[in-house]
Amino acid sequence: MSTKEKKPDYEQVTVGDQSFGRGEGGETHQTATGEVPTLTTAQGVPVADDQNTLRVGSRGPALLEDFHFREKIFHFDHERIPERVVHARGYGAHGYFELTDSLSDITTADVLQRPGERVPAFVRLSTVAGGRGSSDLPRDIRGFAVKLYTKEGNWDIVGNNAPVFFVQDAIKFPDFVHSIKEEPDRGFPQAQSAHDNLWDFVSLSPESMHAIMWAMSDRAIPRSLRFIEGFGVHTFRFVSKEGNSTFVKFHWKPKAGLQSVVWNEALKINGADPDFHRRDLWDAITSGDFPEWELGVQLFDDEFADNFDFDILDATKLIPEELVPVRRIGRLVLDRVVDNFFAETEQVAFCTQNVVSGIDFTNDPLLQGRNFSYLDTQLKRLGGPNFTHIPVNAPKCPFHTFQQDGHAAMHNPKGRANYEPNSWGPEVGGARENPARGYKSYVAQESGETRRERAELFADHYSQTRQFYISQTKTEQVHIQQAYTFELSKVETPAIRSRVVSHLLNIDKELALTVAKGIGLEKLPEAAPPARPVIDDLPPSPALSILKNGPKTFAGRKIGILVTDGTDAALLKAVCDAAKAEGTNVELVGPQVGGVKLSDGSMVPLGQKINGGPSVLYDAVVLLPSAAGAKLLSHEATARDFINDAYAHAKFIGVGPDATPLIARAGLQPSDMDKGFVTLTAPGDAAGFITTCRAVRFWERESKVHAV
Ligand code: HDE
Repeated sequence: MSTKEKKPDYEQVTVGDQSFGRGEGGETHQTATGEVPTLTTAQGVPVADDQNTLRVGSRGPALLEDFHFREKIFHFDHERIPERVVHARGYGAHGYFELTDSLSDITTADVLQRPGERVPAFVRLSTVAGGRGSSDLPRDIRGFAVKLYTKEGNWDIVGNNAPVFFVQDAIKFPDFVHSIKEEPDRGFPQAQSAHDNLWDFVSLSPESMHAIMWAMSDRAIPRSLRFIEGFGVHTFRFVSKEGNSTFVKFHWKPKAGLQSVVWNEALKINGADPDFHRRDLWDAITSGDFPEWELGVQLFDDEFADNFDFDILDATKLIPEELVPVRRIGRLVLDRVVDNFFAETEQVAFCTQNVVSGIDFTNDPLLQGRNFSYLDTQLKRLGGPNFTHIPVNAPKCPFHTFQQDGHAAMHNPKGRANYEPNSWGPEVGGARENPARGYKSYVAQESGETRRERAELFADHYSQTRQFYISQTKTEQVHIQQAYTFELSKVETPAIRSRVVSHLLNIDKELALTVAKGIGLEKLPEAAPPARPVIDDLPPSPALSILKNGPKTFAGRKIGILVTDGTDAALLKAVCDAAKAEGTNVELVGPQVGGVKLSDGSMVPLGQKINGGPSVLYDAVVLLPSAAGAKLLSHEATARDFINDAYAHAKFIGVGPDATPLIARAGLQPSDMDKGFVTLTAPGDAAGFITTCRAVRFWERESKVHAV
């Protein structure tokens, strides 16, 4: 090796290496706790004292020459970047997409050719309206953004957990978002749709009726991000080798089935654990219970599009799965949490225009606007055009551009040529376009006059909204009625409340009347004049209900077990074993987190102290206090709430031999002990309890717990 080529005698740490700056590699030294890396400045200068600034004497002024102090504070001062203008609160994870069914006859997309082949994926699931520090369970749509690092470039499906959107044209997006965010004069409410501005906007924009109905349904309060569906919303195109186009709508179907919480539970979860969803995702992935979805496609042609009752370019409409079945073609598995939340989840940049060969856009006016917006917002949020150099955003396939410079340019192309065509030859001339392999846009025929106008079929805002409502079970319909009533009860302006009811009259009479009664509306308004006649014979679509698409087992769910000193050890073990066999998680809750002494003298540590582990955090509860423990807890308000809430939220309750006095102290009468209570007297009862829990909730109870 020549002197010129000689490497430095230390390992060079490259930018983009996740260990960079974390002290892996480099110099180490001995401390009281063992051998650790030496702390350095960002320039790599070892730091001797990180506790004191450099000052004159021990009580004198600080010195400007303390470069370590200034660098540290300077960097800290600049830690925050603007949060996303929407979807600010989200949680990301890595995984992979595996194709199970080839679409090679329909699209040239490389990732959809060879069954069994996997590509890396990054997914970010989010709420829409709240800020970065808001809680996980507001009533809100969830974002479902997927980045697939395919061999032919990155493909992003930037979807939501509802298949329809609030506005039809991107020009209305800022108005919609302004109206749902905190009101500008007062700066509240945060992450809430229950306020005047939102309901004012939507009641003046009938096109939002369908998406609002989704937001008032239990879809907007999911139990876990693992239990939501994702939708690409817009109609996209697949383009084949021959250049033929097939329309496509994308769906993500959760393997664990759909499940939501009830509204009163959501309110309490936000207080008990604002990070409920992100913790759930983290726990599931780190325990090896990998969240999984199937990728489904609804495929249809021009003929279907022309004969459909609605315009396939209208993002406020869906295509019922019963009309065009969802073909399952692959699976998405999340198997790795991020190394660093900021580097990955915060800096990931999704964009609807990130498509690959074989996938193209349609003229959906919302999609076209989004194609502009995402790149634009990321320029501001990530501080320059080089955010594709951030590892989570960079393609994992080879890529060659002549783009250069700009803020934080990490990999400017080497060599003399930074333009093409050039005559420098293959060695130094860089990459060239490739007509055989490169992205080709679909050859669409477009003509028409320039107008600010929407197509005629966009004008029916009620028919599919009604279809959604009548597709729900009775329990779900009642939840929707209660949601409208709750939200409108927070609206201060009576005229806005009444205007909302005027739309509901076009959707479902009973819904409108129940809400009107619920908010104490004195005079029923006239129905809002529909822009197009309502088609009221659209058939119900069972695919739209959560309860008709729930889990088949209790796997991935969580049981809270109330224990005290003296809890029956054999019974506790039986419940835990039965839960484990089902794939259900358990958490012990009791008087002190350090642990309780069971009937056999053994000590078990607890997951939660009773005041930090309310029953809203669990899918079902088991009450296993000893007789003395039940007496102690009967004087503890949070223990009584534990039972009362589990009852009110229609949960299954396992009742141990000594729990009855505690249940009585919680205010429940023997006549309240319905089939949702399962007696656990002997270890043999545990398996039956878990089987019962597969129904998830004992919904029949709900009508007994709400009177107004
Ligand atoms: Fe977005 N949306 N959006 N959106 N959206 C953003 O991009 C926008 C829409 C969605 O986890 C922003 O990087 C416009 C529909 C998700 O990082 C911004 C319109 C759907 C995420 C933006 C829509 C979505 C965003 C803000 C109307 C479902 C989070 C930060 C035309 C199909 C992605 C950012 C993540 C984020 C614009 C409507 C989904 C401002 C203009 C419809 C999942 O660019």
